[in-house]
Amino acid sequence: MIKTTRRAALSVLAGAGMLASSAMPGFAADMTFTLATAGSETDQRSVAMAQVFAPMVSGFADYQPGYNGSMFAQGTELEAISRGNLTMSIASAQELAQFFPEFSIFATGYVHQDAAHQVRVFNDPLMDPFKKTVEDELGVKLLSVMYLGRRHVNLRQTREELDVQQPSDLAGVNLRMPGTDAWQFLGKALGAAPTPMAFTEVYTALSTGAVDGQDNPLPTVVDAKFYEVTKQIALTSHLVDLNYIAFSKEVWDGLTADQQMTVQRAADAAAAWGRLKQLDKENSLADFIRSNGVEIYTPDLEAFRTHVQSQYVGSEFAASWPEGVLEKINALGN
Ligand code: KDO
Repeated sequence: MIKTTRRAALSVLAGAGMLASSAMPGFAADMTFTLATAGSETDQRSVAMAQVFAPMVSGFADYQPGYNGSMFAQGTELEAISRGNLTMSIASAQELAQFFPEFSIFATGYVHQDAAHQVRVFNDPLMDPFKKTVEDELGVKLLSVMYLGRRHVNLRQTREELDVQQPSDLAGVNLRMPGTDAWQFLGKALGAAPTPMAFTEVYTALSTGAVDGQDNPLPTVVDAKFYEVTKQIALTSHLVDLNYIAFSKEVWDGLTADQQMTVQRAADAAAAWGRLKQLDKENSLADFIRSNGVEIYTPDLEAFRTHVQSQYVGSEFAASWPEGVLEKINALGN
């Protein structure tokens, strides 16, 4: 955190256009924005932050990312921001649901329809009370929504060994899901036997057979090389998954109004850039994955949708959703 006097001086300099760019030799940025993610350096969300966000804030802040859970383990980032040990993370709705159960609505199977729907939901006034709660109670600002993609079921078994057409075909399948209640519930709702595990352990678990499979979008299957250790992908599209660019409220409050505007615009620009990249990848990677011996096919989507949705009805998760919000989300769909 910068001291008030220094901040005041900086804001005067910035206003007068006298601040040097960090691209200039000898320039030392006033502060450092750290970002922790379980994703790799080549994950499109990481690339977006490094190539779009970082240069836009470089006039006043250095950017220091920690990939593959190296800075904070997956699932501990929000607490780290809250305690003042981290500036930013690429946070999931499932992680937020650990603190605020109502966030499980954004982590529920077959609720978001596509990337554009996610953006409409995030920018709609329906999100205001959600954002305010996270800000007031956790000290975290949700700046923008990032697109992760359509999650599918990716298994070690060949399709000959296990043909996944409907949820009952997943009975007894040891499916790795990330380690929070909302994720585990989704795994069960799909019909599988979910196992919690950090993302960074999944490749090894798949290669040794410690789990039968995992669920993630196609770009992640390629980025994490899961296609090397699996044999099939059933295109269940059970979750059009998102992440929020989460930012420390304490750091935010120490920024000038101009700096806040720059950070907000940088986050929006990174999210938009990453979304397009991720959509491109999602649409073009199936051939590459198939050429590596992984069968890709579409199961009975109606059977999956009906089953998953029926599991949420009357669940403890649905009980935490504020009245009318699901209807508003649905109304923002296509
Ligand atoms: C995962 O653990 O499967 C997941 O896809 C969950 C997401 O919320 C996100 O954290 C992601 O991992 C990591 O960024 C790695 O891609």
